[in-house]
Amino acid sequence: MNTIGPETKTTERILITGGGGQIGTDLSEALAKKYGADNIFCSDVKFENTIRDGIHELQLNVLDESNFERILEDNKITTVYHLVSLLSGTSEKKPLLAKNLNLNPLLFLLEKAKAKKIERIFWPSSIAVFGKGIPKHNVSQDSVLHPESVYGITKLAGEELCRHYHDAYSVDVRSLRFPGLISWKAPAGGGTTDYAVEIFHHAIKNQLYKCFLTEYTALPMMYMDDAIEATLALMSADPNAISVRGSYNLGGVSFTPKEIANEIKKHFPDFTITYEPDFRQAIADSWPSSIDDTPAQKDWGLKLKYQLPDIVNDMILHLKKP
Ligand code: AKB
Repeated sequence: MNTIGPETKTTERILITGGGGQIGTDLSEALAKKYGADNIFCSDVKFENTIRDGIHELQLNVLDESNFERILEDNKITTVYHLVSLLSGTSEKKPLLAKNLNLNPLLFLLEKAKAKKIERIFWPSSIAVFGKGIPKHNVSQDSVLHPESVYGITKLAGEELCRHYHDAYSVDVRSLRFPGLISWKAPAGGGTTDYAVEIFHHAIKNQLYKCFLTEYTALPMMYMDDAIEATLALMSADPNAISVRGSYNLGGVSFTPKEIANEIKKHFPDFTITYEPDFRQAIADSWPSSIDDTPAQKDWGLKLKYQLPDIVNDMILHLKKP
């Protein structure tokens, strides 16, 4: 494989892993707009090798390192947005798969970047890195990290790997601790914050939703448009401006199931929510209800556009379209 240095680089050639998932569906479109669809290679285990709206779709199981390597080489990839992850609910049920899937491909990519085969990596961490010993509100960037879920433990290990490869080998890896993400283009899957996406589909279908968290469980959430903006801003920031090489806190907006249900009722007055907490309640209880993201605001200008009423309006507007 050619070493891609600044002298050989004409433009970014971007690989997205997990491109068919909730973040990847929106991010691939945003990256295509910014860098040109022909420079975007969007991979997923469920994809066929094809072209969609000018974007190259590739079939990739990220645990298959030889295919992963071939895709990096053949397409002269410079930047990888490595999104593949088992989320909190599924990780708790399948801990071995979570350990393998959430960490091995990240380490594989960090090694490729160390060997100068790729230039830059984006990797999503999560608010799941927080756990025992945190204050519930406004948790700071440097708070203690004692995650209480298998998922959170893999994310914390991933953050430490990112920091180590940056500090020891100058690898340009950048990361965000995503709160629950709300979007309409693709469903969420296997997470504890998924209720905040599911609730819209149920409200529109039959005005009834059974929530798997209690009505008073406040969690930090973010609209996908804000999450994509934050990702693009971080990835185009001057490397010297980035003071956090583990992963940046992202606060978003905090609300409870009851609060989002009340907002939805403004659009669907007959909407009814019931509560039947399951095993995900314990995971949610270990997470903060709000997060301080001052370092991201100061270092690379994080800005939030969508508050809860904006999120609800936009979700309903798009999901109601025939
Ligand atoms: C999950 O609920 O597992 C994810 C997350 C907060 O990382 N959405």
